[in-house]
Amino acid sequence: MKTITVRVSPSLALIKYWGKANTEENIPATSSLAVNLESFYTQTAVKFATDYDQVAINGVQVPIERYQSFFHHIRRNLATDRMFHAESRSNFPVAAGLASSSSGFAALAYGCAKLVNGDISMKEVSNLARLGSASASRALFGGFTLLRRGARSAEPFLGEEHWPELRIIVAIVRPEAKKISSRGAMEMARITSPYYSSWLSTSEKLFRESLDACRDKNLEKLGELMRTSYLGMFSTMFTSQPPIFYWEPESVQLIKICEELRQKGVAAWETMDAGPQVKILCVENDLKTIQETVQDAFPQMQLVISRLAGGPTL
Ligand code: 2P0
Repeated sequence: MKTITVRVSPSLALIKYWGKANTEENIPATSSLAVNLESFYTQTAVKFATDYDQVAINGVQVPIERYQSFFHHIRRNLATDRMFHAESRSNFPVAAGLASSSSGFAALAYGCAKLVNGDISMKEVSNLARLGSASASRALFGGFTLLRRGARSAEPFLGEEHWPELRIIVAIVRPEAKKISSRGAMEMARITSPYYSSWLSTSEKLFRESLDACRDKNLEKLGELMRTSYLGMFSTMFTSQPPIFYWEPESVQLIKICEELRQKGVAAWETMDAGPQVKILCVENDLKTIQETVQDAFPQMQLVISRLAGGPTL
């Protein structure tokens, strides 16, 4: 039986998507700018199933509820009544704030789409991936990618070769799966945080300015915008009812380490997602200093160094 195998790297947002303009159709309420991380990937093999949809992640069959609406949309958009069988493996912790749903749904959507229609455009695949997870729509393009507020598909912005010396250090603070999903947390923030409307009204300016910072390869400017974006996103969580805390003590210490490094002239700019892990953007020349400083503070902590990834591979 025909099987399509896809490998996709996860999409790390520098300027965050956080909140939905339309919950039913999973349309983002803020524009995001992201990079794909080369050192991480999800590989998914998709084939037609004989009886019902099945998804296995790292060898474990998962409850199909989270996928039902996704498969429903996939069948409608691809004009098929076939069921799908998918087996997915990631080389990094899943559901831990390392964007596994971005690479997971991107690989799944691409695999299903290619199985049904070999000629489908990446724009349409990105639209399908968004139905699973909005960040997944970005993961289908390499380098720097954009998902604009209100959009159904992401778009490529700058190729991975644009800023060849850029690196991302991923500090794995806790590899365990999180207790509250990103989806749940952003909905909670949208519904209950009094700061959510300020988050929406301030994030577009950050997004616009970040495009110039990337074009100009201005790490200081981009870093400041990233910092405002992730702290703005977390402020909606801290002010949710009940509040949501993904941070661990080491996360805060890592934020302070980055700040101290910057005061010494080392450009280490951190960001965080819906989890305790800290991702540090820097250039290749500063990698060693940053790595040594973090490892001095946390000798046991796993650090993964990544370049920007290209697009998915079949
Ligand atoms: C992002 N995150 O832009 C933001 C920043 C986490 C923090 O997109 O509800 O799994 O499936 O569209 O994409 C993670 O949330 O959420 C996410 P859904 P998703 O990368």
